[in-house]
Amino acid sequence: MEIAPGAFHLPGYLSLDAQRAIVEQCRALVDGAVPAYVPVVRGGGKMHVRMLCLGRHWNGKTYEYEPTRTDFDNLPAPPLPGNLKALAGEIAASAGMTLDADLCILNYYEADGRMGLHQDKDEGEQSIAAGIPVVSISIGDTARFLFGGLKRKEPVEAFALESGDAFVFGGPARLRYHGVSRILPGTSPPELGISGRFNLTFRQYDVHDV
Ligand SMILES: O=C(O)CCC(=O)C(=O)O
Repeated sequence: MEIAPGAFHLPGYLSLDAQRAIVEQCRALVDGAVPAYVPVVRGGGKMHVRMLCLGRHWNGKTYEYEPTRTDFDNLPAPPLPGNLKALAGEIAASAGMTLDADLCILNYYEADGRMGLHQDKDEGEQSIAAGIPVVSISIGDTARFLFGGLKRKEPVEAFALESGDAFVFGGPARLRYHGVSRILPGTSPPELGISGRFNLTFRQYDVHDV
């Protein structure tokens, strides 16, 4: 479903079994040797998610990517697991785009989790200029997702991202503002046995010849 040029909502992309496996993987990652944490951003505010970056770390103070978490505990970003990288590439392809993801930001939202409107613009200049997409997958509680224009003040559309949905934005939509206004607690499929929401956004920092 193309909701704007270059932006595709793929409802129910992941089967329940696939979601269950990703939940297990995410749980192990966020509570692993390099755990998820609540970033404090440039202005001193705390984010309303627990974040774990895979492949490269996004530094909430500098808004730059780096190999180790110098804004937090200096631990190295864990590698991006091959199965998740492959999944992100498949999802991009189903939207007619190409993504060779080299990083993923894994966010866990509790019932009061949210994320303000922002652009994803800290990946490599060439990657953004080429419109290489961001691929997002959502698992657990439904999110009220906001999707705006290329300027903060442009109108914003709100729609639900449910468990198993994928969302892809690249090409002319790559720099559109987006965010999450709220989580709808208790909407996760009971089979997953989770409360809250995992969101994984896959991105490609480096551009290379195929
Ligand atoms: O949770 C979402 O659906 C959006 C996440 C997001 O905007 C981000 O990680 O940059």
